[in-house]
Amino acid sequence: MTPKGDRIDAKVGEPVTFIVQSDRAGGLHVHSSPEQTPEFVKGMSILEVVIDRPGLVEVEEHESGALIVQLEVR
Ligand SMILES: [Cu+2]
Repeated sequence: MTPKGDRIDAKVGEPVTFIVQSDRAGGLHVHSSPEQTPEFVKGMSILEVVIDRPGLVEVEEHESGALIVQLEVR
């Protein structure tokens, strides 16, 4: 799985778009407060995530728990 924990800048209240290419259906686990679990399908999915407060937010693949990115939200 890539990326593996890259730090990405994001802005409070502005959507972050994930273009997911996967060989199986699954979900993301966004460690925001409250947490978010957008789901993706086998093939390509486009997911939008909005974080509504500043901080460092980890985004994992839900099933494996693998870290994909850290959103540095300001
Ligand atoms: Cu998680």
